[in-house]
Amino acid sequence: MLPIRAALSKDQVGKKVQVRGWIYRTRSSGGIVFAVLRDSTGIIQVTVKKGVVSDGELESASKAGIESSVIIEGEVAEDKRAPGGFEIRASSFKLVGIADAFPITEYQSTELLLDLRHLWIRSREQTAVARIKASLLRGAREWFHENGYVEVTPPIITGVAPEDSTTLFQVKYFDRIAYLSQSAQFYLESLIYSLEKVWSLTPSFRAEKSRTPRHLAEYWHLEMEAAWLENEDNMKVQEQLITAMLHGAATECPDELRLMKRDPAALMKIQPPFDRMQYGEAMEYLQKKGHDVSWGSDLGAVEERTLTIDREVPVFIVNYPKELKPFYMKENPDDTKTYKNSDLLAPEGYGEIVGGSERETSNELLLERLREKGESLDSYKWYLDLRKYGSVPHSGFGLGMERIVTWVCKMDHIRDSTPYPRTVARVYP
Ligand code: NSS
Repeated sequence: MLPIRAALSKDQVGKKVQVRGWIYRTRSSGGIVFAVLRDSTGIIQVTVKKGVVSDGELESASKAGIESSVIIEGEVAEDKRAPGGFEIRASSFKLVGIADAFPITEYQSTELLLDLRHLWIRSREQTAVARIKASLLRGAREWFHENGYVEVTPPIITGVAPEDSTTLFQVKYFDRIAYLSQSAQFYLESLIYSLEKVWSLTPSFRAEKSRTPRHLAEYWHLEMEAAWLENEDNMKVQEQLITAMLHGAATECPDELRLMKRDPAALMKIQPPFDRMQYGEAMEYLQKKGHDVSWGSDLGAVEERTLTIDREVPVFIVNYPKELKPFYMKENPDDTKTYKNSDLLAPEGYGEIVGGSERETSNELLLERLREKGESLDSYKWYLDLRKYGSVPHSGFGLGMERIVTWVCKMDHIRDSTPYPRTVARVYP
């Protein structure tokens, strides 16, 4: 008996096979049960006939509802009416785990699907998204490896707030307070003095109180930092990395992408260089499009949507005003009101997927900015030390994995890009 997967191929016709999986749908009619079986590769139709299998097995087949787990043995036959054009004519039907009436039927509210997330992740869409995400991650890991970056493992429990200190999650850390990491950046910065080019994939945490379709309280953060790298080259790294990730997913997951209504060929067309737009130009463009913005306005979801809705390729917005960005960025010598930084916006209205910058190398400037912010200098002493012992020009960025998945999978809401979304309203299941 040949153990096979549901997505079997034509050359198995006539062979005796065994397949294991879960009932995807089922119907009975006069002594025959037509079951469609699902496994991690796809679906296959199975017919179970009275007289061919034992009466007990026929009864098992007729009572095995959706999501029951089964092992079926039989012969593969061509059948034009079956999904995929083949079916297995069962000679044996073994019920492994009978399922209660499955609580998810065709039309369900978003809230119910979130409550039943542990079951909903079995859906075809969720399965496709998980594979696409894995493929994007694999593309990233391979690109970093091929380009001489070392993967490192920064801490998640930390005393620093690289981004917005209002979105920190506190943890009781023995008899002190610590925070869940918002970004591994400062730790990556410390590692470039030995390894020069480093990257990490870690969960990042943001206590975002507003409910938006692009914010999670916990997300997977892909970050990179490199010595001797200026901001323009930092953007080149982003373009190349993202292109490699997209092409990897297009090659590895074309069917999953099509299921999500994303044309893999269109992803293959995305190539560096991506357009660069000055923050100032972005403001002018937005004003022309009727937005009430001026120099110093932040770019939110609405503005980023206008900037990207007619684009098919990501675009960099560069040189933001200092007041909009964190203290660690390098001043832009060509326009000292701004930093040498970039946000990369995904096309089709999706908006920011990466934030990156060259880092300030002057200890004095960093101290001054931290003082202005009223930060406790004690927590940052170690970070400032990095500028005292062989400081070098360096840059890096952070890419939100769920943001890129939401765009690639053409989804409306970031929660569907992760199996167990954590938002202000939800920590179950
Ligand atoms: O705040 S960032 O813009 N930048 C940093 O954290 C830098 N310290 C990274 C670095 O240079 N090493 O966040 C980076 C990206 C951002 O572009 C989004 O794609 C994603 O992280 N991000 C999020 N994704 C999901 N949910 C939330 N709340 C979120 N916040 C940021």
